[in-house]
Amino acid sequence: MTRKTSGPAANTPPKRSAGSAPKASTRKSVKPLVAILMGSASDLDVMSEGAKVLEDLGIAHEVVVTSAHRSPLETAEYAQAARDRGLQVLIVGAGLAAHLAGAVAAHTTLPVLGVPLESGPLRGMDALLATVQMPAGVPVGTLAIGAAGARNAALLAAQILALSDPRLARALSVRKAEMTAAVPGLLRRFPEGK
Ligand code: AIR
Repeated sequence: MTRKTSGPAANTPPKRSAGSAPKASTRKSVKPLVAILMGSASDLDVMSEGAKVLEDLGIAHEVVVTSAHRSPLETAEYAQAARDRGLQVLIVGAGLAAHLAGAVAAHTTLPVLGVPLESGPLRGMDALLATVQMPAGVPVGTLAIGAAGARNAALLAAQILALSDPRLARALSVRKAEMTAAVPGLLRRFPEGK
């Protein structure tokens, strides 16, 4: 498992590997509120879309590669420790037989947002079904396949944090207003001139 922290006061984050103690750093460390987990380093490009949203909003976060199948014990330990470490929302992306979000949700009561990733011949449908079809009692809030899902998971995480953070709520309102203003709003009336 590899882990990388980013946030307002930690732009050049130290890397951590499974089981290692945090490295001493001269930088003031930030406590991540959100984690972005993914099943493989090959998921990083797409999941980075979510990280960019968190960075824009100034939300301290960490990025972790761990696999439900290849590193199951590390995955369970990470999920079990997440709440005590101060994390508040876990975003989890995986492709193929995407069990990572469910495996994480099995070990925590933090909100888990699942992002199915396109990887392999079924183009994300396999990951979508594996992520969304959780049995009752173990919720995973599942977003769209791919980059849109990664971005929306980050926005949803921000909206959850904004329930108790008025600054963040305002930033989200501004962002939404900007999005609306960017819609071209072309209107043609026919016949012309009416
Ligand atoms: N994966 C990794 N462990 C379990 C699963 N389901 C997923 C990764 C990635 C895909 O398998 O999330 O989307 C392919 O991983 P790799 O490492 O072979 O490129």
